[in-house]
Amino acid sequence: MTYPNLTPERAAMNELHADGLRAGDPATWQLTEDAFAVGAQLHSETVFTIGNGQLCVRGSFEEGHPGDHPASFMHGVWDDMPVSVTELANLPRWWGIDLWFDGDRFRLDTGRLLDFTRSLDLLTGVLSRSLRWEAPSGAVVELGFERFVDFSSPHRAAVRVSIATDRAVQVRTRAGLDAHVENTGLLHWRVVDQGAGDAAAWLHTRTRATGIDLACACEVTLDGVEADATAGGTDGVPTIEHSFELQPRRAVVLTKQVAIVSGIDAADPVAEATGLARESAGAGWDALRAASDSAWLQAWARTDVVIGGDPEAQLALRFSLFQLLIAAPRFTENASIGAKTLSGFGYRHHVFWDTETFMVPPFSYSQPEIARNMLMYRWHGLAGAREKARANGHRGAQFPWESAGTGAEVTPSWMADPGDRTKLIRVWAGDIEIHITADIALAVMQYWQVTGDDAFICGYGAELVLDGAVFWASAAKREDDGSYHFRNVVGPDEYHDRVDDNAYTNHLAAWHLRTAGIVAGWLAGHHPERWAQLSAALAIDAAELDHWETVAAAMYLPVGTDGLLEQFTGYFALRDVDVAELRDPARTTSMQQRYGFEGITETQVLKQPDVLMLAYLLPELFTGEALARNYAYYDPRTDHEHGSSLGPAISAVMACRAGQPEVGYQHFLRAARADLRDVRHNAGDGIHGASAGGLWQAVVFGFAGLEVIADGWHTTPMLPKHWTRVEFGFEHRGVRQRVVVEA
Ligand code: IFM
Repeated sequence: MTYPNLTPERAAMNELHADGLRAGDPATWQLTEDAFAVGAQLHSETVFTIGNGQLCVRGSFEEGHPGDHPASFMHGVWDDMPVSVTELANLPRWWGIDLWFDGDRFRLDTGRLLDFTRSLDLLTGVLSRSLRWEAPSGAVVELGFERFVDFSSPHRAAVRVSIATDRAVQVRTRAGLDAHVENTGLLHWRVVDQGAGDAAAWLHTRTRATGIDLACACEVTLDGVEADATAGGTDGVPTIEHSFELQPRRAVVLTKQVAIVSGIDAADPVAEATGLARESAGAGWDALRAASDSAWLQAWARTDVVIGGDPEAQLALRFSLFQLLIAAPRFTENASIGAKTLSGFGYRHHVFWDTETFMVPPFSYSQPEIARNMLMYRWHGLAGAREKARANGHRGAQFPWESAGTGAEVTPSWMADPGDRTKLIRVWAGDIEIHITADIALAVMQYWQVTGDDAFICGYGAELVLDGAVFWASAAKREDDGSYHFRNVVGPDEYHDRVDDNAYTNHLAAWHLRTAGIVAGWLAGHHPERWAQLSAALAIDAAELDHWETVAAAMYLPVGTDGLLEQFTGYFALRDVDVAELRDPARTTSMQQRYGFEGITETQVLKQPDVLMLAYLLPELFTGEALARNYAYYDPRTDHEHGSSLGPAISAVMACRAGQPEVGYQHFLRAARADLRDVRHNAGDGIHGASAGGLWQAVVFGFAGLEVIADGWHTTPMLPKHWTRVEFGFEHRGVRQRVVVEA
């Protein structure tokens, strides 16, 4: 396992900075809701997700609620289902606590809710809920729930509830583990074994198709009252129950210390989980909190970005970083962050280009060891990428559009039409959205540029870049015009699929081939043995290197008048957008929903930046004038409000580069609100991880204008008018840098 590797000096510096973190407006560290709205419960479950980079749990109530989507996921615990569904298995419900008061079961759909607050402390990852509830019997109960996932180690979590009432009440509590959980209708677990005693319960389950063992264990303590515990439960549900009479205004606290260990991490997960839970119970809540809080402070000291003069922006950015920190693989290099993180069922936890293009960069700059883990996930997936290339008749490594446990392509070929779920729509991305191979190479090169981690490049990164180049060179076809073309592809703008010569794809392919030539030269010069071994393994000889240059030089690169790039062949001939319709503030659906999947392809409306995405990632391709020209053309044609959640943050950066920070701020707000305000009405499926990573990029690369150059870094700030300050740290070649931009 790879653990975060803090040197003593770095830890000392972080401790110092941690004190400063508490300063400022405490509200910008708290996500709070003061009422429970049934209609918003799935959204709330998502945004109140907590975790530790290995294990996440949605903010679902301990006691459950009708219509909820309770879920907890752990990196690596993939399972397959017939018709090629691969997803992380929802873990047995380990955070549940059921309560009865004079026989009335506590749940918010019964009785009367008198008071409710749910709050997530982003600084420590503790989720709290306090409420007053009038039971059907008339007794008024005060409950205070708290839970956290230990940020200092991969397998522990804890939940507790304090209970007080206004009158003498007979209380029954039940805390246990429950294997009868589902992934929106799919069942992934077989029960292997279970056990329960007076204070502890454990459950051993196994995924149905992949055969991954998982052990959950809990230790339960009750403080403030004498009560006998009873072990019990049913098949797959070991429990510990307490019954007692609670006197008025005498609080009792039920604490559940949990450990979850998979067979990937331990030879005997049951022994490991039961041992860890026992150890946690021995150490106690406060000790576990102290360890977890300290790990959080260290992470925040390296990650936090301070925005002065805009509490909404500050909270949104911290929330986004929190969501990335809890999902990013801190304890393993065999996992990465899925498009919807570990906070919901959306996209079945599959890893897209979202990860390398949007989520890896914040880590490359702030916590490079985590970025490295995410890039290593791709290296471990090389066999799947090579198989995909081979199946398509190519050489090299063609990375899958969607990736899960093995690195094989897992994009579904069909999906239900959201407008009419009796119909199926063909999904082309897995077949022809090929740009992801270059996106991964870009992330590797960016990581290398900022970290200077030659060892990673030599051992792993070069292989990712080089074998990707082998793929591009073998897939590019020279046509009668003497140029190499990529026909029938999908670029970032997925409103237009099956297009020819997408500018983004072709330019990135050419960039990838040239970059691979440079990497090959570096490897041959600095690590000749590794070059000899890798070039032999990947069949890269002098002719192959020449071929890369030839393909890059003769790549068909569409250039329009005045530097205006045509997004793909034929784009300019499409019907232009109806600006009034596109910018209509009353519109609540995407332009694709309005025009239909085929209809939208006949217009110039973009789902997300495509040419501008290219300009964002490879700015050296654009002169200032060309950038202004492309920005002026493509930005107004983009469905910023209801298109892809990936778009707004990048549009914010591009607006800054076009000298329009106030427009950039409007785009920034769209990204900031994507999940907090559920603008696309699908946050219940999980956090939009790319938007979260993009938000950091909007602030750091856009408003602060940070640029790492060959011999250092500089900033070209462009703050929105009302921002007073942006301050953040990043690591440049192992040395911590502090950037302060003041208005
Ligand atoms: O990868 C994205 C794509 O760019 C737009 N559709 C959603 C995918 C997953 O977030």
